[in-house]
Amino acid sequence: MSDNSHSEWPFFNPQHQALEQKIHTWVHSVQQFTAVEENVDTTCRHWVQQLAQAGWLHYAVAGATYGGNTNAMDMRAFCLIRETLARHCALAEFAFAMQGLGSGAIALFGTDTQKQRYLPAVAKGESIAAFALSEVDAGSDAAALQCLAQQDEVGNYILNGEKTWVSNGGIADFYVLFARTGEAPGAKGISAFIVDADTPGLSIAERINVMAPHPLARLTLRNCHLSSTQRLGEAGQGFKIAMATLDVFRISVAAAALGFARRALDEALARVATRQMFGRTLADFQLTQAKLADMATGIDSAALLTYRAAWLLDQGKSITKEAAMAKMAATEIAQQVIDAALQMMGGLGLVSGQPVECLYREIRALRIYEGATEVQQLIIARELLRERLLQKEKE
Ligand code: COS
Repeated sequence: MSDNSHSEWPFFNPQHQALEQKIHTWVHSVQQFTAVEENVDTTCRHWVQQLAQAGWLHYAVAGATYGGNTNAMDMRAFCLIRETLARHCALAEFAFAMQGLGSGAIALFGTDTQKQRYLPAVAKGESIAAFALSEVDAGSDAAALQCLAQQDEVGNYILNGEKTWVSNGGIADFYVLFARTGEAPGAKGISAFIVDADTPGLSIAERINVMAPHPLARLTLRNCHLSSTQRLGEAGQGFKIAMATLDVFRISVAAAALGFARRALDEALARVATRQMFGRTLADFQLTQAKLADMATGIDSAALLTYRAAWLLDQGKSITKEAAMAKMAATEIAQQVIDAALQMMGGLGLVSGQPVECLYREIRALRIYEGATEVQQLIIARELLRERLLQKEKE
């Protein structure tokens, strides 16, 4: 296995180091820790149960009184777990990550009653969570969403519209869903809601098959009646709730990319050390060595950005820019590392089900979901310009 010493970096405390050991031991102890892709719904439900029984889902929820491991989210712990799961099984990693993202806005912005109702069940694996922001014509431009939530005469809501690219769509027990409530045009007229999957009028319009399969769906809402108590945060604050939630969980997307990249390097090292070619091993060639050096350096730079962002968040600092940097760098680097590993595998890397072939498919979505690389670039530049303005004002 390639270098695994990053938990000794100063970003981490002894609890994190112990946690990393524990999750490593666990992933190796779990039988059949491989992707079973025939039925992604069954497999994901299975992983939610396994992760809950082993206690890992407590790290996906913030708030010790709501089933969380700690009061505030421990993002370094969340990332270490997500990274380690990604290194071994993409669907286990997906199941873990979605319990966090799907319930994250409730932990951050929910009332005590909402937290009591939803979070402990997520931490125990009794409830599966999902996050529904995107629409067919509102992906990167999230503020363009059109799903409508109209208030009736007593202040409850009636939802109509569609949501798409919803991970866990079809198996989720509830959706944190964003809809237009019209307080103002654009981003200021959106609110967040918790919509139970069995709400009359909510249906799965389509299951979406993607290159690395996981539960994914388009949802339809037709006259879905929601109590005003299901609104999350203030009316009109939904866009900020979505952005703040994504800020937090984008750091962990970087951690997942790291896990995929580390596994690719593991596979590449094992391959080049034994593969005979022209009377030598592949590792004896300087061309191979140069590639390995680039892969390992890329992984460490991505890890530094990822755990810097996680550490800053855990210190209560603003992380919009740092999370975007981590997500962009780690996912782009992981794509390059995995591509290089596949090249070293030769024809074997193309064979369906081989680890590097799976990684090659798995990594691609991470450069798109939770804000494409181009969106991260916009965010980083916007933050830089904003910081410059603030600096100018001080001078
Ligand atoms: N945290 C809190 N508030 C935020 C925020 C953040 N990270 N980012 C923006 N906001 C606030 C802004 O401060 C602004 O409020 P004020 O006018 O009161 O200052 C409001 O939200 C609108 O912000 P902005 O004008 O930047 O919105 P844009 O429509 O220009 O946003 C991007 C552009 C591209 C950054 C945004 O749409 C985005 O992140 N898109 C990607 C969405 C995504 O990740 N989709 C995947 C869904 S999950 S698969």
